[in-house]
Amino acid sequence: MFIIGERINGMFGDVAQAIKKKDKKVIQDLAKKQLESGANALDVNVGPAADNPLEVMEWLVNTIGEVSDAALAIDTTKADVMEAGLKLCKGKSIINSVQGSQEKMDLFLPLAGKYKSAVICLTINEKGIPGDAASRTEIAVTLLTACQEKGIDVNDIFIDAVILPVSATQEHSKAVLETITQIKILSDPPPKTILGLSNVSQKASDRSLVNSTYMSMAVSAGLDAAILDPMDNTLMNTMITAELLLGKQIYCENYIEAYKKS
Ligand code: THG
Repeated sequence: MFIIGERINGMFGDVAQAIKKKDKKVIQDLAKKQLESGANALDVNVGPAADNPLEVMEWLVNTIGEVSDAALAIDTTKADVMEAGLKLCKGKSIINSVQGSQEKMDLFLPLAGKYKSAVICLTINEKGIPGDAASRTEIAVTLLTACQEKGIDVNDIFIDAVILPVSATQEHSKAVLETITQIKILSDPPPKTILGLSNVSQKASDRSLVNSTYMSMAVSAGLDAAILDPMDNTLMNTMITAELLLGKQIYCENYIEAYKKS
């Protein structure tokens, strides 16, 4: 599983405070802790409150760059904020995200070539997020085709079927799993699949349990990558064990320890 740490997001109170006070240590500690816990990349999102998102994105990317050259997923819907972040990445950059409308694809996909970035594509278009798997897959095809026309390597294309809180839209959680299965047979080799896992448990009482259970089901459907909290041990151990049971990790007595060292 390719893991993108979700914690550097202004949606979280500690990060919102750190942005306000320009407190680098909080951000740098979150970067280091997530990477130590197994993250392969870090999501960077200024949050909903920032009134100067471009400057905040630049500050966050530079602040992380002082302690790490890990891959960064620049998480914004604004093209100027996206480019400001991509420009400053020390390591690999990931565009998070592009949506399947012509307007958004025209705005964001040229940046992938310019900055040699990987791309996360959401199965959303001008009409919103479809409730069923077939319509989500149709948007995935539009995005995959547009990415390939731009010459983006299939290994750098992540399709996100967009999981929503089960508390609000219970029917979506099954449709998302079906979409993941369908995306894995769209091309050979297929694009990667990804989810922003924690969305599923918003407003749920035992978030770790909901996240872990859904992770196990998504691994079975063919999930390749996830944006999640790598400091949640239950979640990480569930993911490793689900991969073991599906033959995606080699069995040994201490497979969790072995995974963490690999
Ligand atoms: N797909 C892609 N990118 C994404 C998402 C996605 N980026 C953002 C988000 N979804 C994934 N990241 C988060 C981060 C935080 C939460 C959920 C998803 C979250 N935050 C707490 C809440 O809302 O309850 C904040 C409160 C707190 O704990 O302080 O749940 O789907 N490509």
